[in-house]
Amino acid sequence: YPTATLSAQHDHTPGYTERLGALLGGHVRVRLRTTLPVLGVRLKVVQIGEIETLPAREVTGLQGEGRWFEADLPLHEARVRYAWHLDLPGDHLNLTRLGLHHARRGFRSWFQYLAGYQAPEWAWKSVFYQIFPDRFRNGDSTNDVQTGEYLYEGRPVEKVEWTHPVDAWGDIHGHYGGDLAGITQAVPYLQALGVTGLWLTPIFTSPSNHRYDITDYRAIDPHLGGDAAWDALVQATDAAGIRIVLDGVFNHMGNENALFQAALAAEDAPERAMFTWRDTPGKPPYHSFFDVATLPKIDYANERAVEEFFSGERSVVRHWLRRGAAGWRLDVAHMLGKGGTEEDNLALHRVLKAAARQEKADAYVFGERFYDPELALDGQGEDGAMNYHGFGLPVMQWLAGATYFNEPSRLDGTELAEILWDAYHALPPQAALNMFNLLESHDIGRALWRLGGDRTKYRAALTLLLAYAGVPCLYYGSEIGLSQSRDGNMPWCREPMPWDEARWDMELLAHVKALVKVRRETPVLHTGALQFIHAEPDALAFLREVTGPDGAAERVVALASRRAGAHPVTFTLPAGEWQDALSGERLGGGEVTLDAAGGQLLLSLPLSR
Ligand code: ARE
Ligand code: CA
Repeated sequence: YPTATLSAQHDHTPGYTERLGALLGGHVRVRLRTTLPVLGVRLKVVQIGEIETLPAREVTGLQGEGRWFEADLPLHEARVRYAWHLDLPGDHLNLTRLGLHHARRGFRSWFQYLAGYQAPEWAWKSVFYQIFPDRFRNGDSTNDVQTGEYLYEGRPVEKVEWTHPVDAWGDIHGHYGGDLAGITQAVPYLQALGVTGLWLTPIFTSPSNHRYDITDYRAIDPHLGGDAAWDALVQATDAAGIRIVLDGVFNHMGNENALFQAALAAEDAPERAMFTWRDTPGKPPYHSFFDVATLPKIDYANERAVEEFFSGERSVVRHWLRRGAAGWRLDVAHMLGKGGTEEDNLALHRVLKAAARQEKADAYVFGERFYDPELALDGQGEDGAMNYHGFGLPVMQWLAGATYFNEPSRLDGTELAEILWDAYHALPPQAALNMFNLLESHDIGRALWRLGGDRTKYRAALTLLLAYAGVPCLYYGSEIGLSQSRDGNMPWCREPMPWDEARWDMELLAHVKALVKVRRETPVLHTGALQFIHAEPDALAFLREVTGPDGAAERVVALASRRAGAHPVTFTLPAGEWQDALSGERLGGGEVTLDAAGGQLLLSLPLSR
C-alpha cells in the first residue's frame, strides 16, 4: 500500500479530481502531482474492451512539492476505470490505487469514477448511533408487552424488569418495554453526545423483541407507541438535526404477516407466488432465513412482491421515506434477490434504490453484507454497506486478539493495515466514503466486553472508528460503558441502557463526546482520501487528506495501539505543523515518537479552528 512519501499522487479530492458526480457523457478534469523526473504523463482509460491513452498537460502555479499534470477524463460509462502512465528516462511507471508499479496491473486496482452518481453527502458528515428499541429507553410503560399477552414460538412472552440482565430469561421471549417515546425523551441526551444519525433496528408491528419478523410493514408496533409515537419522534429529531435510518427487512417477512397467512390458507392463493415452496424433511415447507420457520423468504421473481416493497407508488420503501425516514439499512442485503444470478439480484437492488431516490433525492441506502460489497456498489445499487469485513471485525480482532466467535487470533498491525487498505481501495471513492463503519452491533459481542473492559483499548478502537473513511456508528450505551452479562454474540449484546447516571463511566462519556466533536468539525474526516503511513504488530497509523484546488493539503493522522499501557511509537509525520486534536499540544512533522495507547488524533495546522 502507498505511504505518505509517495512520489506520485492522485485521489478523489478537489486538487486531483475537479468534482464528483459529473454526468455520464461528459468529462471531468483529473490531476497528478509527482516528484519523479518524468518526461511525460499520460492517462489510460478503459473503454469497453479497449484502453484509450490520452495525453496529460503540465500545469504550473499550484502548491505542493513536485510538478502537476492534468487531463480530461471522458465519462463514457457509469463506472469509469483509469490509471496514470509516467514516462521516465529509460523506464516507465503506472500509478493505480495500489501505488506505483512497472507492470500494468489488473483493472481492479485502477482508479474508479462513478459518472452521474450523487452520494448522500450528509451521511459523510454524520455520526450515527444504533438503537435496539426494546432496550434503549422505556418512555411509556402503558404500551409494554405484558407477560402472557401472546405466544411467541409456542411460549408465552414475558415482561422483563429494566434492571434485569439479559440472560436466558431475557433472550427471545423477554420484552423490556423500550419504545419510541423513550427515544424522543432521549433526544437531548443524543444531541449532547453529538450524534446526528440514528439507525433503528426494526420498529414495525412484530411479535418478537427484535422485530425482524414483521407482521405489518406499514404500522409502527403498538408496543413501541404506534404511528403517533413515530411522528413525535420525527418531529423531535428533525428539530435536533438528527436523521433516522430504518431497518428494511425485505429478504423475509414474519410468518404472521397477512400475505404469508393468505399464501398458507389456500393452494390457489395468488400470494403463494410471493414465496418459494419445498418439501424437505425436518425443514419448513418454504424457504426461510436460515431455515427459521418464523421468517419465510420473499421471492422477488414475483412482480407483486417487487411493487409491494420497492417500486409501487405506495411501496414500503417509499412510505416511510415520505413519513420522515432519511434512508434504509437493508437487512441481509446479500440474500435479497430473485434466487437467480448475481446480475438479477443487482438489478433488483437498483429498483429498490431508484424508488428510494425518487422519493427522497438524498436517501441513504446501505446493505448489511457479510461479503465483499464491491460488485453491488457501482452507484446504481446501494450507496454503501455495513463495513464488518473491511473495518470493524478485523479492527476488533486485532485489538481483542480473538475473533468475534472468540477464536484466538494473531492478526498483527501490518496485516490489519493490508486488510483495511484492500477493502478500501477496491471501492470507488464515493462508495468508500458511504461505508457504514461499526465496531459492534446488536448481532456481535460488545467491543468493551471483547476487550475485557479495557478502556485504553476501547479508546484506541474509537479513535480508528471516528477517523476512518466512511460513516461511523456507535452502538447504544457503549459511550457510558455498557457491556454484557454473558459471553458471546447476540442476544447477549442487547442489555438495556441504564439511565441511572451513577452507573455511567463519565470519563469514557466525555472522551466519546470529544472524539465525536472532532469528527463533526473536521471536514477532512468527511471527505479525505485514506493512506496508511505506519504499521507494526501492535500499532498503526493512517492519514486522511484533502488536497484543495490550489494544491494545498489539509490532513489528519490517526494513531492507535493495542497495548493496554503506554506505547511509544516512532513514525514519520508529513512535513508541517501538527496539533493533537484533543489536548491541543503542538508538534512538528518528520520523525516523531508518540504514545499510541488509547489512540491519538493529530490535525495539520492551518486546519485548526
Ligand atoms: C434468534 C436468537 C438466536 C437464535 C436464532 C435462531 O436471538 O439466539 O440462534 O433466533 O433461532 C434476527 C434477530 C435474532 C434472531 C434471528 C432469527 O435479531 O435475534 O435470532 O432474527 O429469528 C448472519 C446473516 C446476517 C444476520 C446474522 C444474524 O448473514 O445477515 O446472521 N443479520 C441480520 C440482522 C439480525 C437478524 C437477521 C439478520 C434476520 O442484523 O439481527 O436476526 O432478520 C458470519 C456468517 C454470517 C453471519 C454472521 C453473524 O460472519 O458468515 O452469515 O450473519 O457470522 O452470525
Ligand atoms: Ca414501553
